Amino acid sequence: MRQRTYFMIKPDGVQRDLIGEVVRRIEMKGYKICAMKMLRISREMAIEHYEEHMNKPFFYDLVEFITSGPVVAMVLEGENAVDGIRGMMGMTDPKASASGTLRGDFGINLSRNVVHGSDSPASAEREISIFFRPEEILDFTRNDEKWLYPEEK
Ligand code: 3AN
Repeated sequence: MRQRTYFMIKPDGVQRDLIGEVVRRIEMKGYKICAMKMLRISREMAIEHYEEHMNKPFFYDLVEFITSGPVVAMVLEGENAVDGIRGMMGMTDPKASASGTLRGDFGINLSRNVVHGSDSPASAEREISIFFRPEEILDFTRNDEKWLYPEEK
């Protein structure tokens, strides 16, 4: 089933010039970028985004880090997009991530793991609404969709 997910290149990914490489991999896989913008996340947005970690010891650092510089936020669409993007990302800890994944190839440190992707369809819906207004999310057909989804007419 086609799904939408929230995906973000974190401040370390932006500072380390990884935007192009990350976007290249997403495009090559076949996920559609329905919305994309660069922004500096406010403290309020960061706290809302990471609310499930509010009681964790690393919460303060997480908020400091995610607000420390620009991020690139995206809405991605495709078959099985939530789990598919998580698979492309690798594990939370880059040390546990296989080569070939974004965190396995570009991350070293657990607290600087380059990218974020929603972990469930419900999280995706919640996170998309934090970062995007509905009119910023574009509905369009990409030229390659007939090759990616031949069963859809
Ligand atoms: P994921 O990003 O893989 O969904 P979560 O949701 O468990 O992982 O954690 C959110 C973010 O919090 C991670 N991306 C990571 O940057 C940070 N984080 C998770 N666990 C730790 C930890 N034990 N120490 C420091 N930072 C952590």
